[in-house]
Amino acid sequence: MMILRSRLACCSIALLVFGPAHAHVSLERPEAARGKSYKAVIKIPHGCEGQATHTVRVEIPEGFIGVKPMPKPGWTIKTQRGAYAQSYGYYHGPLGEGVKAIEWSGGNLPDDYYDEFVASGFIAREIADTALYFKVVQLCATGEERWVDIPGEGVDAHDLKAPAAVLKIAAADEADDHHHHKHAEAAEIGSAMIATLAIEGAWTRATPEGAKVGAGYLTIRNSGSAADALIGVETSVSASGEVHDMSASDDGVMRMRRLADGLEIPAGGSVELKPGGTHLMLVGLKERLVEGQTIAVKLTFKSGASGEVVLPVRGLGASSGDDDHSHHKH
Ligand SMILES: [Cu+2]
Repeated sequence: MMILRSRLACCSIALLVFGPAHAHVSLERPEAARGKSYKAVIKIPHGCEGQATHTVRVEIPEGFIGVKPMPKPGWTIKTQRGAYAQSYGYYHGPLGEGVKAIEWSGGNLPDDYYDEFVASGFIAREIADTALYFKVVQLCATGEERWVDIPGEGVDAHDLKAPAAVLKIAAADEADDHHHHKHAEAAEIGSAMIATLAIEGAWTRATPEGAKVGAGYLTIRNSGSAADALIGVETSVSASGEVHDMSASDDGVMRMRRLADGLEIPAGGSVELKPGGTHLMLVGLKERLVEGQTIAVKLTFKSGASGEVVLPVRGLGASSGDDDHSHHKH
């Protein structure tokens, strides 16, 4: 009996002293570089005084731009958009507005569990700050937790009672700067004109070591008076290229299938290939696709028109939605 009591005393003291310091809302990756994409994984460590969390609100800090939340089963997403304090350089030109706050609601995260809430975006090259603060509010049945404290004049980060999640900003390295300038000057990257077909916003994603497939995304506009179809995809980095579509199979799982007859581009219309939807599939990758590089893709159409478009390789975490090719059945 005596032993049990002293053990309990020991442990509750330990919890009091060390518990709260590890129980703050935090980011899985607490550092990011300017001019790079960043996936913010916000970790919610506990509920409100023992109660389950049903809503998580995250304020997006100025300088984290082009933000998209990742959907979460069982939770409803609402975003609040607005103007940024300034216009920032982004992939295809200046970006002056975007998502400023995200709310995941209608969920149930018991106090005994932790969970992660994810948003991907881009760390603006222009920001001067050395840290960005993500203010997070958790709502429970009757209580709430507000992680909104930010160190300021004379207030040390360690003295904050409920600190906002902090992201330290490192400078982008020189190689990236070089790439960025080249990218900005070379207007032809990501776009091309093939007969009456305008290719816009083309890009591909970096691949993990050993990946056998890569995906390409772009928009095709047909300014001609006849429908055409994309039937051929060729690159020097893959054994072959295909056009794939995504659809739900009988068991409700999204699967991709090859469009054997090609992808029709209606006369005067356009088709968007994007993550989670129709895409170019580079099958049998001969080399790893590395962020910052470019790959040339030759597109061939039913009309006989063909031409090349240069795809910039974006980071592994680029874009959003159900775009992870590792779970596709190939
Ligand atoms: Cu595919």
